[in-house]
Amino acid sequence: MKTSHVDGGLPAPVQLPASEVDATQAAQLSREIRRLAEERNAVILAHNYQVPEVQDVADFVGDSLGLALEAQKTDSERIVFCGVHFMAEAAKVLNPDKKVLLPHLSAGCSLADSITPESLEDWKERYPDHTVMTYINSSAEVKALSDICCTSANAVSVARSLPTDKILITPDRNLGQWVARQLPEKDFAIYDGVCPTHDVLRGANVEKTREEHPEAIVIAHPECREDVLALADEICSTTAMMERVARYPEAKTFLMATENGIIHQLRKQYPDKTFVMADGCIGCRLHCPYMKVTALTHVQRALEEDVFEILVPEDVAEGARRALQRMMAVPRD
Ligand code: CIZ
Repeated sequence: MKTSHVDGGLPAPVQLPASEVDATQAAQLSREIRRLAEERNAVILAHNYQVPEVQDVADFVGDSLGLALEAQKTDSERIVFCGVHFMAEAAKVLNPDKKVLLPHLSAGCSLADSITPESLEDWKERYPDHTVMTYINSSAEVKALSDICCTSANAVSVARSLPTDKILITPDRNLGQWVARQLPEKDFAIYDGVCPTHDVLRGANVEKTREEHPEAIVIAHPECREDVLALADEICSTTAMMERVARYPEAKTFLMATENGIIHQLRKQYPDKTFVMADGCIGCRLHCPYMKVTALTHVQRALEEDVFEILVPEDVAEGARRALQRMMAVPRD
């Protein structure tokens, strides 16, 4: 594995978990999963950050919002959500009559865990005049205590659409600061959570990688720090990344400042382009351990045993649904 990184300030590279099955077994398992999905009347959704073989077995691959919308369109009785817990929860909130299954119960999210109902109440007391805009990476309970939700795909449009000038953005500090820089006319309070996978990257790492790829276009996720975003040609959600590449027909190489799962779809869609992780190392730091716990065997078990069902108490779901539906009513820019 080729590594290229700036010394200091970053943890040692980690190895990608070895796939527990070889290619032949993966193909067999995938066929069995597709058979089970049909038998069980299930749709399989996979986030852009899932391991390649899970992305490949899914009916739809996308970001949390896109997948929740797919979930609303489906006639299937079951939704197998290959992503992390808050995403499956949002799908359940928006689709209360469907059975939503999360194949691996350890698929959590450090950013979502950084905000609790109690800590949000505390911030709301400190900023009583602020409208609360909460990023999708949060629990249903936190969403229920918020006025409106946003995703990385619509955060600026949602903040702009609010009739108030005072907005409390939770829980992602980097995304919040990015939104605030674009709307200087508004007054933002910003919670102090981060996604460790994105926050670990520094501008110096991107510059170092760019020395080897001086012509490369840099595409960054808004969960990255400001010094990384300052180097980016494009800043957007994972799904938008798939489209933004097409804006650069002459470019050969793209440096991706987001979780490494995105590379799989990009390479499928643009086989003639080269995609390099912005830290110069595909299995190093831009790697979410929670997104990568789900393997094909877990998807198979989810379908065979109908596990693990995600349930949200109706009073919580009602509040979370209100915040999500307000977001969905905001027109996209
Ligand atoms: O909304 C999502 O799915 C997240 C958390 C990131 C992205 O941009 O896809």
